[in-house]
Amino acid sequence: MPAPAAGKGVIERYRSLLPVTDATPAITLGEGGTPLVRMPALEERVGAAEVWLKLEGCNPTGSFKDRGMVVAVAKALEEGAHTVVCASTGNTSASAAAYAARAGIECVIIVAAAKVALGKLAQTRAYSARVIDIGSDFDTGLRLARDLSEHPGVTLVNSINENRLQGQKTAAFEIVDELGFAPDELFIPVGNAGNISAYWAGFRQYKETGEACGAPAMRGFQAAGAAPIVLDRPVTNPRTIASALRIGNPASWAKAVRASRESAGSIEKVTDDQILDAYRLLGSLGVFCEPASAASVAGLIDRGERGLMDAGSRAVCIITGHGLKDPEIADRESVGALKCSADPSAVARLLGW
Ligand code: AN7
Repeated sequence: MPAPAAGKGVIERYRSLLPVTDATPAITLGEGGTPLVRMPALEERVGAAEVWLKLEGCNPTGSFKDRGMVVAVAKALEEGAHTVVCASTGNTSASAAAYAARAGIECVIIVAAAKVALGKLAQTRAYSARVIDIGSDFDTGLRLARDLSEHPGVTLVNSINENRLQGQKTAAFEIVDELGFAPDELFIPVGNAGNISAYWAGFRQYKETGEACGAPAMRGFQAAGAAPIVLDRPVTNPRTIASALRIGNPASWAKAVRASRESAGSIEKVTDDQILDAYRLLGSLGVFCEPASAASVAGLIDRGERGLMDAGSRAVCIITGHGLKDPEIADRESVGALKCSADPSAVARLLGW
């Protein structure tokens, strides 16, 4: 069991399970310790014993990326880096920018700006990163970021940086620590495929060290228009409403396939309509996430509708990013304001009271 130090940051909380030493600066912005919330409405909808949501949008920059970024930036500092670089569909860039700012080093971000949700780009700029817009797509950006990281003192902080996955695995530890057992199934969106790989590493490590007696079936969900792993071939022009998942050639492809095989899980696809249905349903239940995050719940509902949920199953869905990341989708997918004069009886009439 870790030190009961929620709010202290993942390096301090899980130090003995991470690749850090006394020489690693224990930087933090308070990442980790995110809420795990039980959802009776979803249990009823899919016919499972327990459904929990892990609200990773409650991390300091609004996504799960912070858990890995804090470790990657701390290790970069330890190694004497002056700059971190990454390509991003948005959340990695916001997180890299924040932790570089915290650590006092430079951050260079490669994006296809037109394809990044508004909140993520604004946030990245607010943290004072230098943003380079290559205008094409994520996969091209990642190749460029890899090249740039060949410069001395420059560290790549995409999830091919193993320290990222090491930090992200702490979310699996938290789930087991809080529930007191490993869930039966874990539902998670898949883009560059780092997070599913990290969770699997975390669950496996807890099983090996005896902190948990089992590990969940890992169920990853790609957007149907950006589903290279499901199709078993790269997708040259990935399309989906979930901009975070617009990745045609995931860096951690092989690791994700291994996670799904070793855990007797699956990697499946959900359509944009299913993603948006789950997105609106979650909003109506008090959980506002970005579209990519709703893919996990869309997957849960899909399996429920196909009769694949076991009545005894205890499931956890990862809600990877906050709804405010993508205000344009939120605006489009919700009911607009009702226009009325500031007259109590007129408002009451409009409300049908
Ligand atoms: C909200 O920020 O790839 O399968 O560059 O932002 O580990 O890539 C983001 C991915 C899920 C997919 N949910 O996770 C990036 C980026 C949200 C995300 C994913 C992302 P991975």
